Amino acid sequence: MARANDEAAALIQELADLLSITGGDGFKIRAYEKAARAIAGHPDDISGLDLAGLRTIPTVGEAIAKKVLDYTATGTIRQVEELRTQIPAGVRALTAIPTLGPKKALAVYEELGISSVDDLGAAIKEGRLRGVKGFGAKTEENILRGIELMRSAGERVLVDAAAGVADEIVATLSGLPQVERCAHAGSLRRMRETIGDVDVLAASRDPHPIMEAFTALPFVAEVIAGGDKKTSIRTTKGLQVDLRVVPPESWGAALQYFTGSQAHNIRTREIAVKAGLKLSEYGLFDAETDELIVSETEEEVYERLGLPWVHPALREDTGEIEAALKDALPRLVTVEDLRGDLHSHTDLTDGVASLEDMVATAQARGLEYYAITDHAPNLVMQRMTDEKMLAQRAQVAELQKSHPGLTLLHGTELNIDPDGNVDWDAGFLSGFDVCVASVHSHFTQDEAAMTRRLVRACENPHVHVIGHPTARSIGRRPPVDADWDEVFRAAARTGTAMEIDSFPDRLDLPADLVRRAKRLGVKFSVDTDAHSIGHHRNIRYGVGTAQRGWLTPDDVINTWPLDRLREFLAKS
Ligand code: DGT
Ligand code: CA
Ligand code: CA
Ligand code: ZN
Repeated sequence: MARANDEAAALIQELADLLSITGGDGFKIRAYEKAARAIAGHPDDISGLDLAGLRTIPTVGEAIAKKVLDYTATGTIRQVEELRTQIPAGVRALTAIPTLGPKKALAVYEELGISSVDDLGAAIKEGRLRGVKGFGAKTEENILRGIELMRSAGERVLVDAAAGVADEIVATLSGLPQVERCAHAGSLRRMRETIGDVDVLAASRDPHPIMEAFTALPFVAEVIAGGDKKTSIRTTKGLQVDLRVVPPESWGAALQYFTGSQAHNIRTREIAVKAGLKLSEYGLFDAETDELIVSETEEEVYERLGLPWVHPALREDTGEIEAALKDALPRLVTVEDLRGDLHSHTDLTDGVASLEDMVATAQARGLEYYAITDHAPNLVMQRMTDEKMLAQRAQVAELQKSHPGLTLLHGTELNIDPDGNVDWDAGFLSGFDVCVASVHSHFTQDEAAMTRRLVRACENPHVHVIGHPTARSIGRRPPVDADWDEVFRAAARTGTAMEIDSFPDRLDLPADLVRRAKRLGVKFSVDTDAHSIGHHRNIRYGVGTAQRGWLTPDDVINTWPLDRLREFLAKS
């Protein structure tokens, strides 16, 4: 995704946040929020667009287009800068708490003079918020949970933010004449859901110019440590990147070492010691002679250790070494294995791209089948009606005629209500090719009620896939409480798939639950839940999560040929 789009979108979103602190017009604030999403999701780089070009982006009118032009000309938006100076930094710090809205942040600042997250936590524990209008026990509990969530996310970033930076660095450095190989390693290569810092590795005999090119990259805000073996920088967004340059004959060993995890490395090092070898960040050595054993690839390293190559997504010391020793590693599912996508939205509901554009993007991905699953009516703000849904179905049928190689499925994303019921009656539901059903409300039900709710949804013959099953939002909303083993047993029994939603802040089901569900016989659907053209690229993160859950192509229903998928969808 173009960086300019993300930055402009972030500024417009900040404008909406700042305006809501100052009590701005609610209609305007929502318009800004919508436009921010549309700009982030726009397929073209907005820095090349003029006023008329910007106005072709859905939901972007004249006023917002002018603000974006302000950004492309100056790198910022004047109104945002002005508002920043009007609102105390303390209040802005408080709005970072995911469960504290801008209005409440302003209230605690004005009533109690609280201007930091620590102060607020202490004030709640001391009971000082009691009596402030709008702050009951439930609100206090929510705020404390929000502070907790924020702390546990720490300084880590979502995987897409790290991947964007890593891709750009690897692409630039790979173009240098001194660089023989270049790749990212660390938790990003293992596809962890959040990333502490980005690790990049290059193979070369001439590190100096590589380090110079690295520190000269446009987004470098600070050089933390510089040297010819290792240089660390911080980006303008605060993310640390470590670059190591190693000689080409050590590439395999170095890549293995810096991919980690540390727990996996401890196991491989033990195996090396038993084989009379020494494995370190400097390479693979003969323990007696200290002679470097050339290991230009990771495969060679694992082979010397008597192991098959282990996929990075498995390297957490959670059984992969034992499986490798028995040559029983799973053949993990890949992006290329996917034949379809069963969850996506258009601008009929909260997507920002048209049906035609979404279908064209699915075609460009090389998919064989593709489901449009706009929101169902019980999510009232989406204003879905039977008529709109049927009109879309007709549109899909029409579009099918010009897309012979891509089977279009007409579906919907249903809402699982607190009792486990979904939108529409059986008659209307049977008109869909595929139904995803998700929890979009009442997230705080207790474990027993939530378990019943999800089990009932699985038992519904019209529900094929449970969408983003834990409903978590990484760093913002905790997963719902449920007896997952019971939910998974119901899914396996009824032939209902669990989704792996590829959104970087969802990655839902999370990998550890994926693995548990697989053991209980559950099948999965790895979907984008795309709301824009750019979101289709998120599929790599969903597949990464599936890989961390040890899934093979057979576990994933949207790798199956259409005939087999249709049998599964019949739920008989
Ligand atoms: P992160 O950055 O917190 O998301 O996680 P990683 O896994 O990328 O950790 P990082 O950046 O500290 O180190 C990258 C890899 O280097 C790590 O996965 C394994 C290896 N490594 C770093 N320090 C050690 C160590 O003290 N012992 C061993 N065995 N390996 C280490
Ligand atoms: Ca790292
Ligand atoms: Ca690191
Ligand atoms: Zn949803």
